[in-house]
Amino acid sequence: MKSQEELFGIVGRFAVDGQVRSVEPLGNGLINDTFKVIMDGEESYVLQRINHAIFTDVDLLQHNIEVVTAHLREKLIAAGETDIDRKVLRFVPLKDSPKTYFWDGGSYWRTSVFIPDTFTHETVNPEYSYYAGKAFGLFEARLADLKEPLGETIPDFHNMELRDRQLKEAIAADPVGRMADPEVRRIADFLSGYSFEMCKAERMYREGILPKRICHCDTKVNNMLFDAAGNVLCVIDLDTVMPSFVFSDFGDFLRTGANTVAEDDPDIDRVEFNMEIFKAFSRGYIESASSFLTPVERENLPYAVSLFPYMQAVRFFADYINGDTYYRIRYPEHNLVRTRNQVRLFQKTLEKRGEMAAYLDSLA
Ligand code: GN1
Ligand code: MG
Repeated sequence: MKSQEELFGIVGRFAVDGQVRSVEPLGNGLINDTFKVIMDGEESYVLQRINHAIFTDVDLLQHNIEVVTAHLREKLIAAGETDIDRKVLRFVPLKDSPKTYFWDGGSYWRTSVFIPDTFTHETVNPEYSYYAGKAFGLFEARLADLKEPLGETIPDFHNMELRDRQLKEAIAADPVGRMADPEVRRIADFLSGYSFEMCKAERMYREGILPKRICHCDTKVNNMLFDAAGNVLCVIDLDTVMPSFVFSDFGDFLRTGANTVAEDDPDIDRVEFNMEIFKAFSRGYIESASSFLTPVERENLPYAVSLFPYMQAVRFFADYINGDTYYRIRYPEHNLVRTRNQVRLFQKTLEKRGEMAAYLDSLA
């Protein structure tokens, strides 16, 4: 861990206003380390250490983010919006270069302007869920005409066939002996039974009937800034913005938003899929995304809702079998607990498929 003085020094490499007063941990992401930087001047900042074991091409990563935020900013201006600095992130360049990241010899760092008087939530009610649906649909709609191609910051990030292969490799290698546990073997069998069905998106893509679009790809509830009235101001955590299926944003939001408990709640009997959250989010999303969604995309939204708990179960489970090398854990069985939770959620979504399809059909 870095000392306060070292963190102050890193902030000082960026073209920030004023002198640093304090640097404190912020948020609870599982990948990067995030800090809030308080200055003696008006603006505060968010400092992040980028996990470059996961985002191996930081230059491409920051390039994507700069292109995306610039495009969103243009769209907001063109739409006559006010308060634009509260609606799109602004990354700060270095003092001596236009680059928006700094390599300190061991880690990559970046700084964005902190947006004050905003809130993040770990759970949503139907009203907030509706706003979230609108916001992510709008995010995709605004990026639909982006001319500059974006690279994949994590290649094949939401490719279910790849995630499936990675799990099979982990099971075959069993590097820390976790396959000896009968429960672990049962989960492996259960997941493998659904793998063909869940890899449907990749097949539709190869058949040429499913497009890729610029998506956010990490639409967890806590990746949005709300104002005090519950309106979504700004979508954050742009590391995974890349070409993907719209299923990513629709499915991953509901994976966290419609689960009645947190993704790592050990009491899986409390895991339910909340249809009110689903309905509100869908209504908002369809309102802003219906202009570009194809019939195939729309028809498969219930599949997307099941795909994401399934994919997340596969990812948490593969990490557990691999000895916890990817996700930050707080105790040794954390990834197994997360897996059980996501498996249960996946089952709950399967039960609700018909109801979801009927509701989506009822939307104009
Ligand atoms: C990671 O860092 P965070 O918490 O925003 C992960 C997501 C997972 C999520 C599970 C780059 O996101 O894909 O859905 O954890 N991000 C990456 O909580 O792998
Ligand atoms: Mg996050």
